[in-house]
Amino acid sequence: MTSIDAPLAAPVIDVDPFSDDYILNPYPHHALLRDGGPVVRLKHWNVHATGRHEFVRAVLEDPETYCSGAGVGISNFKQEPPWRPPSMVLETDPPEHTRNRAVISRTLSPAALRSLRGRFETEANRLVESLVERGRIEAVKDLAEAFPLKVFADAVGVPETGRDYLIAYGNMVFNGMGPRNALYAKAMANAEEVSNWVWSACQRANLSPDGFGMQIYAAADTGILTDTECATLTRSFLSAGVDTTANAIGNALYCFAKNPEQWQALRKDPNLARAAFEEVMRYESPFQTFFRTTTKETVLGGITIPADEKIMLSLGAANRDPRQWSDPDSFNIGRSTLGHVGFGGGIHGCVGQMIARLELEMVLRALATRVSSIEIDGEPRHQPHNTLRGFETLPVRLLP
Ligand code: OVM
Repeated sequence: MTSIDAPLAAPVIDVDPFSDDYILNPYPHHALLRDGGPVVRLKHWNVHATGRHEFVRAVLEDPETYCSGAGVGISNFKQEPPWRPPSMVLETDPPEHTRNRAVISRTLSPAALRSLRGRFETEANRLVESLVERGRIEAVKDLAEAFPLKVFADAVGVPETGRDYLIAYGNMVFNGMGPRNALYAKAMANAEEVSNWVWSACQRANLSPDGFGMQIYAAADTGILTDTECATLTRSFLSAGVDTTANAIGNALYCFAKNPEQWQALRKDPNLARAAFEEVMRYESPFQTFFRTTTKETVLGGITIPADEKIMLSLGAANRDPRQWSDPDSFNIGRSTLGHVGFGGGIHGCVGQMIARLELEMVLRALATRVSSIEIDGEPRHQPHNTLRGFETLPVRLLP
């Protein structure tokens, strides 16, 4: 090709999404990622990447070219065996993906969510009331983790004893999407014990009769799936549904502590809780990055990407791309967040997003009707993590 429009190879840039500096404050790095080009190549890891909203969306919406079956972490399952049997939804492509996702999404119908609303509300009110009484709390343990470990784990129907393993497992799943660095090794330190608990919680015999888990097994009873496949699908709830919402709750508290005028706006109208959560998802996306793999040579944004290449999608960068958002670095619950990619998008778009919304709505409403001010009271620390953005510790004071 000789035209001046001939596709180019991706520019190579010196941004390392798995460095300590990036992980603790990704935003300046996101700018370099976006400004490097529509698609870039990351020098440290030799993978392609995009942080531009337009191209993140384009990749999410073209699963034939950008597949998930080779894993959605940096590791290519065709070259390196995965650390666990792959997810039957996250790490598959159509037609298997379509069939398996339908089994999950049937359990998450609007009627099913309506029936959970009361329980989530009661638990959010109970928990927040007890925390307001205490005043000073460690928001990660006391609220962000405690809430999904109670309401979401109950909804799936897993045993009460040992639920802390779900936090450890989430750490494995999401750090496991990164390279085999120190964070990966630390998350996997107790892998066997943690995986064993989770796998056992996913078995028919250990699930409560009315939860999402047992509803998955209904597919086994009709012959669509085997019991082992049902356990693997149930595992997806436990992989994707705890750490993500826990980090979202922590990030939400931090956003409001740092932007008190936004907190006052929410207090004035608690019906803004849902809109506020979408802005948290845009502004501090818990699930920051994942990957796709090209199934063939392709051109994206005028850049040629060879076949069988990993491409990193920075959801966090796309959600603050100034080409898409005005004043992207301001937290404003009144803005339109339409088109944010905090839940991904396309055929793999978060299947549990309506549960996440329900959880966050209830937590934010319970707080907004009881807490006049959220104040940071100590040194919050972000958790070093290959994939998730959130806090390791978040000491706050809740003023009645
Ligand atoms: C799964 C899974 C794991 C992590 C994340 C996710 C965001 C799904 O095991 O299916 O979706």
